[in-house]
Amino acid sequence: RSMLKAMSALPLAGIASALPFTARAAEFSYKYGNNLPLAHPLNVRAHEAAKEILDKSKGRVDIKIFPNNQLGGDTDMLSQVRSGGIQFFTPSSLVIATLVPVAAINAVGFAFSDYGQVWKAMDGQVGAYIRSAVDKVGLYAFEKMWDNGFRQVTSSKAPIKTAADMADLKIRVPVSPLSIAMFKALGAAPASLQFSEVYSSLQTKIVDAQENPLPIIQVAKLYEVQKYCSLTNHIWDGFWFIANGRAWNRLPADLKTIVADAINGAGVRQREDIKKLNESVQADLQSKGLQFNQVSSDSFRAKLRSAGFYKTWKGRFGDAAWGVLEQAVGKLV
Ligand code: X2X
Repeated sequence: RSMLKAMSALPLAGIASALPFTARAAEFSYKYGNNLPLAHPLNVRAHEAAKEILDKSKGRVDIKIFPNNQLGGDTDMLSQVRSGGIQFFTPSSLVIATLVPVAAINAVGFAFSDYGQVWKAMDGQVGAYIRSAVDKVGLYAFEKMWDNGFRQVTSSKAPIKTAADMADLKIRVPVSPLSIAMFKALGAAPASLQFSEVYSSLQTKIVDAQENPLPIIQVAKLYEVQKYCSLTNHIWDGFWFIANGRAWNRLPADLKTIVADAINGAGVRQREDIKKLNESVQADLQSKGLQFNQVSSDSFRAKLRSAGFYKTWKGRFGDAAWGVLEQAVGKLV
């Protein structure tokens, strides 16, 4: 992405100069990039965390936030956080899985039935399994995962009522092998696009449909270019708050504690924000013209099963990881 764009962008947490103890440059000046609009709870709470970190470290750690793909799309930011060009990034499970395949395991179709199961698994053994795999590629994943949500299908064409309605549907999915495989197994024609391309690709009808949690559909204004929203709840997706491993390890222990406490605390509050938002977001989207329908998952699960989707992905993730998932959600195959 153009340097110019990044430089002209107003960093969300560029507040260092407003605070007395940062008259000089911070000892650790770090950049955090993400793919979401400013209004999303992820950015609101990350802003809060950055302020807390600046304050508690007495100006030693200054994290500037670059929201909304200002530093490039998901794939770009993932390579920047690996190289150290940026120090923090919040990829979704689907996106980080292009680098750490097992990180997509929480996004196996219809694995989780509710948030009780989700947080127990992600704060427990499933999360621990993924975090240790992330560690092996030189990245550090903070303990508390942030919420994206249960993903729902929107379309400009027609509502999705059963799996049969997925036939040949031109649907955008994230840059994620698991998403491509799942929608192919359902008979759709999925295309991988970074989130930065979603609105325009729907607007220009490069694709007819997409799938995302309702809060994303709201903040990215996807209701302007979509007509129907079918409540499929097909995947639960979250964001890992990750750091470049070298940048993380440069921090002395006291600063690591300050940073981790602020980020994990903000993550837990962000989960609560999404939970609250989930109570009102459908009504808001309805008032903006999006037409909703409920969906039973039965035909979807049956289709995935008969296409061999679960068997294939059990093989790809491996028995150990699959076992940890099934311990949390029950038998899937
Ligand atoms: O790209 C998406 O659809 C989003 C915003 O949900 C992710 O980051 C995976």
